[in-house]
Amino acid sequence: MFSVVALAQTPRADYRVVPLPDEINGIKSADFRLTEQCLINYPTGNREMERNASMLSQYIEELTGLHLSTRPTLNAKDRIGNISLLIDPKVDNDEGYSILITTKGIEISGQSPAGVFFGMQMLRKSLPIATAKEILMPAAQIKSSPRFGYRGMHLDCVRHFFSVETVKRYIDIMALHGMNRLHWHLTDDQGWRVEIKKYPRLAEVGGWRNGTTLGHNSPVNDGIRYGGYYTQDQIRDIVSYAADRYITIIPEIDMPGHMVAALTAYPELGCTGGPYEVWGMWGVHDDILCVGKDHTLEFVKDVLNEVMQLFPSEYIHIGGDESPRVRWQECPLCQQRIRDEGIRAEGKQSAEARLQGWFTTQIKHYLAQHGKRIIGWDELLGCAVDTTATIMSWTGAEPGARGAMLGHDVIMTPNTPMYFDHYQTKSYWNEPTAFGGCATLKMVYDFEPVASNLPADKRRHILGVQANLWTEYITCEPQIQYQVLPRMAALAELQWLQPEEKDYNDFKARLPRLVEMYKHYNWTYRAKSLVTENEDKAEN
Ligand code: TNX
Repeated sequence: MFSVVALAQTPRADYRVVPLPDEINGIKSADFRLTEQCLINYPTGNREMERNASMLSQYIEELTGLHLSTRPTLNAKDRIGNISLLIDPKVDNDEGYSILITTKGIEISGQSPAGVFFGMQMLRKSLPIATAKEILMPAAQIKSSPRFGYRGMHLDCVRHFFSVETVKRYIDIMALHGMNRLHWHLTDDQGWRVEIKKYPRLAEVGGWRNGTTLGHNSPVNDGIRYGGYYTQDQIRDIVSYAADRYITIIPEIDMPGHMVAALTAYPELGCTGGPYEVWGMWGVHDDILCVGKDHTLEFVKDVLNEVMQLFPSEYIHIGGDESPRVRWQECPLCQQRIRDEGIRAEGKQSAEARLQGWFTTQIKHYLAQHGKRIIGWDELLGCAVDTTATIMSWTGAEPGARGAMLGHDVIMTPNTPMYFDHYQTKSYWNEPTAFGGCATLKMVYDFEPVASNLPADKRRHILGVQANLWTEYITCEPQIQYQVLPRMAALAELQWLQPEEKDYNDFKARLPRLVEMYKHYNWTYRAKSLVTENEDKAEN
């Protein structure tokens, strides 16, 4: 393909991308000239690096129109004039990368193929978006390693259901931002979205609601049957798509609360026996699993057996949030369980709260027998679950710090500012309807996940930081993208940069080039966030 208009200047790469690499050191050498004559080398016989090479080739073609072929080789001489993907145990951090660009070639090295992949993302973002026969790559040595090993985004596919293609595009967006964990919310009161072979009614019945409230829990229901679920084949396809991009999917099966969809399918799992109806409102429902029945524990274990088969992740998220105990207080079987297990109220924790702790501990042990660990919402800190449970701090940042002090591993997702279903400005009149609250781009950027008074030996418990996208008010893919872009760019800098490397003004100066990439891929984003300041102050 030839461009008709001759470009006045040869387009040049710019390595000051988002997230900013730790080091960009200029080297005395002429630029490397990237053309279609260059090959992308990968180590012979390394399938992951072969896949990396073809993805890099695809990225370069998408952005510049240049088509580069890939080639297996172990010969150092073959590096001359080409791009080479290399495994190098000397690179810091198992996800870190080192890129050397001289007039003789480009080398992208990582301790692991994952590190190489993150280096490729950096190089991809440095490219000019321009159809050209040649791109100039200034000589430099670039190095980076992520601050946190857990760099997450969450997606709620329950409150609204999204296609396989939409989820894959969400994964693409995460990959561009150097993220590595997708927390996938798959079950809730408003729907059950994963096929479970042993309990087919979960998806067939629990996957559908008869209508959805309009607005913020108004009395008006649209009366439109709504739902859907992912088949196990679709789940496997998405899991492997993510794994190819070094993203681990952590499924969330929320229990014992947020279970009305499952109760609708199998009413015997509840304390009252129902009937129940998949919920068409938002919020917290009083009907939860009856943990007095042994059958409920069998059911949960059966479901988790299939979930473990589908998701290779070491972690399974078992929810644990917003579990009212009113049914348990009245339920003879739950009260019997409390007596049988010798559960007693302690301090601020009621016997019913500790019953949730007992139930969660049963599930935690069961998963541990299968080599899995649990993550749960910060309510677990209030019901006596031991420190082998990883805590997701959502009601604020304080529970996370408290959990770390107690010895729990912690993932920080405080609702302000890490709930991307919240508004991006206080002047929300012309924004798509959102949950409420406000988290501006700057508020996201300024968040520090590690409390300053956390002692040095507890800091390692903060595994990382994640933003959550609940979808009560998000009905379609453009709205998903609008809520997360460009806030994901700010989050990416939190996840990769050391606090002293962060600089909001510098970030804002680098952001427009990333946004050019959003445009190129036809992703929807909030353009106003690039220009407006002080959005945390309401204005008219
Ligand atoms: C609270 S975060 C919830 C979700 C809602 C969300 C809306 C959490 C553990 N529970 O069920 O969707 O707020 O922002």
